[in-house]
Amino acid sequence: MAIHYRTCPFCEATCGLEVETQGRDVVSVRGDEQDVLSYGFICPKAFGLKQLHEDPDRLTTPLIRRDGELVEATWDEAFDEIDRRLTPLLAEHGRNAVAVYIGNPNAHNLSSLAYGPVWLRALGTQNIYSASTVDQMPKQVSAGLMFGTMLSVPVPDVDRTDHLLILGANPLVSNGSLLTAPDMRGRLRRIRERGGKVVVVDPRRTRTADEADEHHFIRPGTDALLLAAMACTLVEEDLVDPGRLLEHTNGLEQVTALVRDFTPELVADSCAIAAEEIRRMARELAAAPQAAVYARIGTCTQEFGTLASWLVDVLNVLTGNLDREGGAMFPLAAAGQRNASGTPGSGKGARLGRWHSRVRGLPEAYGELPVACLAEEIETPGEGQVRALVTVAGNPVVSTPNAERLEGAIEGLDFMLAVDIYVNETTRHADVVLPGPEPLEKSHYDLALYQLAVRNVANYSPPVFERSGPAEWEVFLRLAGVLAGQGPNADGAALDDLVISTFVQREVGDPGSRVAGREPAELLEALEPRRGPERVLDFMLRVGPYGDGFGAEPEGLTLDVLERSPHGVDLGPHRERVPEVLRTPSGMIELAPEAILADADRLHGAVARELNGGLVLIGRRQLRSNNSWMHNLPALVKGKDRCTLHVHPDDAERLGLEDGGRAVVSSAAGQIEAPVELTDGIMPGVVSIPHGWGHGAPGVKMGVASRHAGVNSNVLADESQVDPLSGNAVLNGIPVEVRAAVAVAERVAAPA
Ligand SMILES: Nc1nc2c(c(=O)[nH]1)N[C@H]1C(S)=C(S)[C@@H](COP(=O)(O)OP(=O)(O)OC[C@H]3O[C@@H](n4cnc5c(=O)[nH]c(N)nc54)[C@H](O)[C@@H]3O)O[C@H]1N2
Ligand SMILES: Nc1nc2c(c(=O)[nH]1)N[C@H]1C(S)=C(S)[C@@H](COP(=O)(O)OP(=O)(O)OC[C@H]3O[C@@H](n4cnc5c(=O)[nH]c(N)nc54)[C@H](O)[C@@H]3O)O[C@H]1N2
Ligand code: SF4
Ligand SMILES: [Mo]
Repeated sequence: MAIHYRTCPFCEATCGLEVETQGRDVVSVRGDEQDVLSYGFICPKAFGLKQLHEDPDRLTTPLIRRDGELVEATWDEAFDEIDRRLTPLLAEHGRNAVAVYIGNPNAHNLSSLAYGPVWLRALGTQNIYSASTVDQMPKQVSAGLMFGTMLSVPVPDVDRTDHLLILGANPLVSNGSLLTAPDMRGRLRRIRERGGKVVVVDPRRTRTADEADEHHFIRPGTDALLLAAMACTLVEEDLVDPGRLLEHTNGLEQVTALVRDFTPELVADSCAIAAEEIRRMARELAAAPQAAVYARIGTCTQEFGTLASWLVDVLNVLTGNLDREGGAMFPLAAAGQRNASGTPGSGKGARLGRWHSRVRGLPEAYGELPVACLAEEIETPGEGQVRALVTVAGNPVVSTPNAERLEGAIEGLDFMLAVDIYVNETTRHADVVLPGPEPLEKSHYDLALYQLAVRNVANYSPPVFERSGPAEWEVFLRLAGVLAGQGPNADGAALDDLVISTFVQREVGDPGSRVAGREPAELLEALEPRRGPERVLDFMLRVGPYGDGFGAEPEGLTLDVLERSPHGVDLGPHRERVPEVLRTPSGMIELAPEAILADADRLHGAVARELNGGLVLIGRRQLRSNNSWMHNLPALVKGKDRCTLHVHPDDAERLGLEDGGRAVVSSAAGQIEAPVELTDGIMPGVVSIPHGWGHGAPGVKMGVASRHAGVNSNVLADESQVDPLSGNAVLNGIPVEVRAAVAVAERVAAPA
């Protein structure tokens, strides 16, 4: 028997787990009560760690397509095949002929975060796509424009606030996003216990709404109007008070001038929230001693994603709550944070629009293009056409808009490589599949998510089990070798040395760094004998804000310290970081970025738009689910069918739908059929289907998931609809028609 403490890799909450093992068996998974952030909290998905370990469908060897079938192969055979197929394709058609799709689990993966950029640089394509453009890209664009880096995302100081306004997020189910904060139920309850208030704005009465003092239904896609009207109220009623932020903020006048037009009376009908309620919400936000506005998926994956994301922080600034204890604050992570490196207080600013997608001309953001463009880039002939695809831990056929079109496009590719743990809806089309190790076979450190944590912490987990195959970082380096033209057997150790040398060189050459001007060889020596992601992490920790600075601060953080701290290290609550945190060229908070102001015209158009009374579709997340990929774990799919269409009883009556019956849902993009579940927890005029389902396709090797297939809601999402500033797909507020399905028996009986 052995006990291992490790961070759960399944969502952004980063809970501490206590995993009991016997040999190579997982005996139990519990919450780690001593974890510095989660104190024993876990959700039902944590147990998935055991079932994932035991899952016979999880891939352990590479697969190569031979005569149409994916068959098992050795690593050498797989890399030979990749080299044989990709190298000539790159030579003939150029770098952009290969597209990449990076899926969500990469954000939780130290190997990917440290070594992903290495093979992407070796590939050198502009066709990089990821789950970010069906997710948080609007927030990254607004944060980048306002504060200077894509992860300069203010996080609500939930543990100290008196007033929390939540829009389009359901952290009691999702366990938080762009907000690393395990046990949100406990944290929300404590706000109320200390006399504070929680307000939720959501077209559904969610579990989070049930824990709140107040819930408002809102018409999907109208959050920017609501937030603008709240800002308008602050201006009209002389409640604007940015406090100490004033001297660090540009553009206050432009913003106040802009929001004046969006009176609560103007937007009330569009939002379906009464003007007087909007005014009260604004007044209460302004009156609270410390308040924060927080918004997530519902406000990002919609037509005004960037405007809504921006207005959230506009409200935080106008009420003086940005960078204030109990307001919305900037975390200071131990490693890898862009807004904590370089010169404090200014920088290059957000890098956006440096190139555009070939077919639709949508702008790049932080080096990637909108995934809503991927299908057309594959289908459209001409110079720069995408002919090959590499997916890493992603399932775009289920997760991205107009799933059927993308799947058809993928079928037409010359070559596809997938790095994944399953043969699923996407990877079944691959020519080569390389298995990733299971979570328990790899180390873990949340480089990305600690940059969004409610409290500054650092926690490292070593692997529990010895690896049965190569580590992911070794796979990425071997791939980099192929892409750099070094063939399938490049010297991985030498490449790894090059990676760390590059990190060290860059850091010692940065005048703002703690190790500026130091001798690279000395730092490299101090990192011995570590290799791979551990060496990179140790380096990042040591040059980071709490680090030992390679001797400068002997008590400071190193990977050694984290290895001696299995429950993590607490680095304290957030502290004020403006102006040091800013990386805008001006060194100011840019409250009125030009690109965003220019988009406000579109918002005026939205007010004027006729409300046609039609139905719109939104999604919803489910506790025992993780996007598209945990449905093969029996504990997470047991019980009744969860992939249902939520319909309000009033709509159901009008449409002739019955609870438990079936409905046909159609949109501009496609049509699906789903079981109906009546609930008054959804606002009239809105229906909801969870995403991530639709598993029954031939060739998918996920036995359990195929028996709980559900339907793919992204068949209905229209890839032509994006938030123009970020290119993010519109996945909420999709116009749909709903009618009762004709039962199979009736269909058969009816004359043709
Ligand atoms: N159990 C579980 N946890 C997860 C995931 C999962 O699949 N399952 N996925 C993870 C991932 S990748 C992410 S990004 C996070 C997301 O985390 P959250 O954003 O908290 O996730 P959702 O539950 O999708 O919450 C979105 C809410 O927005 C509402 N909504 C839809 N349209 C609108 C709108 O126009 N306006 C407003 N105001 N609300 C709207 C929906 O009803 C829903 O309640 O969750 C993560 N955690
Ligand atoms: N309609 C609608 N669509 C949505 C959303 C929505 O709210 N509504 N949400 C969007 C959001 S927020 C997100 S993040 C995306 C997610 O979009 P994706 O990232 O494309 O989808 P996931 O379901 O997270 O797929 C993860 C893939 O990684 C594999 N995998 C899991 N763990 C590992 C590992 O350790 N190593 C390797 N190599 N592979 C692994 C799984 O088998 C699976 O194929 O979906 C988006 N799509
Ligand atoms: S809330 Fe997230 S991190 Fe915590 S146990 Fe559940 S899946 Fe894991
Ligand atoms: Mo996500």
